[in-house]
Amino acid sequence: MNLPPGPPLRAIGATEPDFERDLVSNLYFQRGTTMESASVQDVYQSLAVTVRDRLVDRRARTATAHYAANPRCVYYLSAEYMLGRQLRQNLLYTGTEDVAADVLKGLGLSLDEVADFDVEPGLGNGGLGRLAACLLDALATADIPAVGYGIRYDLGLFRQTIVDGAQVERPDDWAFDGSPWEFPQQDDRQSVGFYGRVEDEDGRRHWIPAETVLGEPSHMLVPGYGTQTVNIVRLWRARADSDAFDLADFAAGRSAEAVQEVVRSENISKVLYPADSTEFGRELRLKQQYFLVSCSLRDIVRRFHLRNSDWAAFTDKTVIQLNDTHPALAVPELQRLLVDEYGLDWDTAWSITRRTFAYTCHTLLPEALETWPVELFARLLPRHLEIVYAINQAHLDEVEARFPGDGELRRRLSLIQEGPERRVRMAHLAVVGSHAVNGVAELHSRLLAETTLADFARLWPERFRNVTNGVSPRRFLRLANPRLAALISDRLGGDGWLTDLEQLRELAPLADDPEFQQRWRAVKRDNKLDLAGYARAATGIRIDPDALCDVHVKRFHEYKRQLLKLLHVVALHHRLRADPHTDVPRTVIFAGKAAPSYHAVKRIIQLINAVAAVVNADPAVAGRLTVVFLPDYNVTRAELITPAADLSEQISLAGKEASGTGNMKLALNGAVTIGTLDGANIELRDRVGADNFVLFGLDAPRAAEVRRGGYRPDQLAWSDPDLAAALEAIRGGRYGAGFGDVLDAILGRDEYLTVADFRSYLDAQDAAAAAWRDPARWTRMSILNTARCGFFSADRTVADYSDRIWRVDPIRVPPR
Ligand code: 26Q
Repeated sequence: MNLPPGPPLRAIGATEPDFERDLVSNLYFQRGTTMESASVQDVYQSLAVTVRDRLVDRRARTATAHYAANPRCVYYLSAEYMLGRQLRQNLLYTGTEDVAADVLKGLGLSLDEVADFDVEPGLGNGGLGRLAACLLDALATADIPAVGYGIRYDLGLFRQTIVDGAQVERPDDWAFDGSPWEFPQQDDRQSVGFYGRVEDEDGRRHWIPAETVLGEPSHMLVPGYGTQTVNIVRLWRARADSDAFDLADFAAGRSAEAVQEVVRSENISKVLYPADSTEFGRELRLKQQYFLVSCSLRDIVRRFHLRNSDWAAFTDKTVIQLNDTHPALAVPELQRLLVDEYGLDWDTAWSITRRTFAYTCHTLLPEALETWPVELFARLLPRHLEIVYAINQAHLDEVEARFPGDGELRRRLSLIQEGPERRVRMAHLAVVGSHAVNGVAELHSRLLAETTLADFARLWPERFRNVTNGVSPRRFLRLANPRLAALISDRLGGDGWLTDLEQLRELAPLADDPEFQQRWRAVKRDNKLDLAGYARAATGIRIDPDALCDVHVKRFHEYKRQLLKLLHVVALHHRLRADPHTDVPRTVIFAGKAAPSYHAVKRIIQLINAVAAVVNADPAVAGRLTVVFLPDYNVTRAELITPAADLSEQISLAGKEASGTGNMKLALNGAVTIGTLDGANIELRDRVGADNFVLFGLDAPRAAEVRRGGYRPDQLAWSDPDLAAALEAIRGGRYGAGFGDVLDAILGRDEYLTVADFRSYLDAQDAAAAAWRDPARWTRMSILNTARCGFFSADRTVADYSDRIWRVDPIRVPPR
């Protein structure tokens, strides 16, 4: 907001001579080289800077416009962002794609080979991190003033390699070759305290931390599509104070001790925790969370004070969205800043705090709700624990006043979980400290209010709402699938659909048009050829572009039931050997990472690779069934797989997947979903129509019922001939010895009802195959999926957040 107006140093036209001149100039001044001797890496870096400069100019004008308007602003706090590669996006958003391609061609290079040097910052685990990126994209596209706050991890989510069929993790040093999209902001550093003690100072509590660390922000630019707005994401990096280096130790030859404090400080932003649930109790993780919260809140307050002086205006100018509970420490931190540092009285401060925050919950699994040991909390953040206790006292007093004498209710609603080890419940803290709480799909929001957060929903029903997730049509259709985007723009007579995705409905009347169908299939086939080329290079496996491309791609989790899909593959293998026409030619693609400590699903990855090896080498099923595990699933890989998919596997046990967003990306690209009534699948099916969605399995109430009654998965399993054959083949060593443990999980407790849903799933797969056998029918289903899923645009999601929670207005940024 404090960038000066005025002309930039260089012209910023996008004509070919301008672009080429800037590229040559950047090669010379930034890389110290010339066209003749530049490497492709040099060209990539210079091209990135050339595009970036065009965004910088828009950013300057955005900051000026926001400063002048002093608007209400959305601050999105998230421990994760999966932004994906930036080059192609920024070329598209600045309208310089064609110019850049032409200029590079003149140099004998293709844009594809240069763009391949772009590295994705993998600063997230999965859905929650990618959602944050899609929302920032849509916020900028809607001209809404917004800042995303996060952590600049040196190492992103591990790179996954497969060694002897097993997942092996390698560090993701994403900025190793330099990251041209980042702008370090040394002048906006914040100081963050940890540990220490709390003292009374003339009647006020005062925290004296024992350790301080600097937070240094780095910007990445977040342009809107079809607009001048460029918002920012501010990622904090931990830095030691410059006198943290111990020269005395160093002089005495103790070089490791000399850097000890530097290392300890900078470790805070060293690495993203590679778990997407239940990794609680790690001190460094809690430090990361407080580091993010403390830096961001000070920055938000600093920005507020640029134009405002009265705290009474704070809630008019500020809404802070908590992306799950990872930043929930912001609740006691804001209260602490207001009371201890700015001297507001408790009640005034609490009213501001509560009106400032809104909380998005992304899970239903009780075991995935974050809690921290009180002992650790007290040591790391002694003043915050006092504040949590004070908040809890007032909260439980309110509960007592409204439901007198209900001690059991007070126990359930408390911010503190009692027991042998007392723990702070972060979801309770987030609910109590927010004016709005939302789930991420209709079913999820309903179940949240009926089960996981039912007591709170009874206490404050008005706080609970739903905002169904969405995805960026720019990234997941236009950039990921340029062929389909071109076909759509051709038929719709323009690309207005890119910011108004409901326009895709105009494709529906073409669903049975033979000529359009044929072009639609040709696009899919070309996309499959691209995927086949990549798969061949990465795994050596050949993919037939005419086979049904069946994809199960997402994080590995038992509830997502990769094992159910694998049992289907094994059953198919068995059946195909008896009758080669029992199924259509099919390629099954698995991709996804497992948390390094999640042994059970790492075993499933091993079994997938073992099955793939046998199936792909079996001449009896050659040309009928191919199984591929594509390593290192990330945003870039999703952009390659999604456009090629025919069948989208969304087979989580009903009631477990909060929303899912891969389901939306795949449907948007014309994949037909085979899925359960879980998460956003339900809304997807309602929209695309039951005829264009392959449904199977128990619904959430029935699943709960089965779990309650005397469920005996072992008996059920052996009574189904296909399942029994599959289990016998695995247990008998058909795919390698020693995979019995994988089966024990479903024959014992079968927590995720894999056995209970197997028959229904197999029948649904046969129904899908029958539809595939009729290309006109399948293509119609595919077209209607794309045509009818405009609702799942992140632009609609942002509009819903704006209406239901944020109450923000756009600020137009004038063109130059
Ligand atoms: C928390 C504390 C300690 C260590 C790790 C974590 C942690 C990290 C990441 C917990 C959860 C996550 C990520 C969760 C996630 O990605 N959830 C998904 O969010 C999507 C967007 O709303 C939904 O579509 C998915 O259904 C949901 O699983």
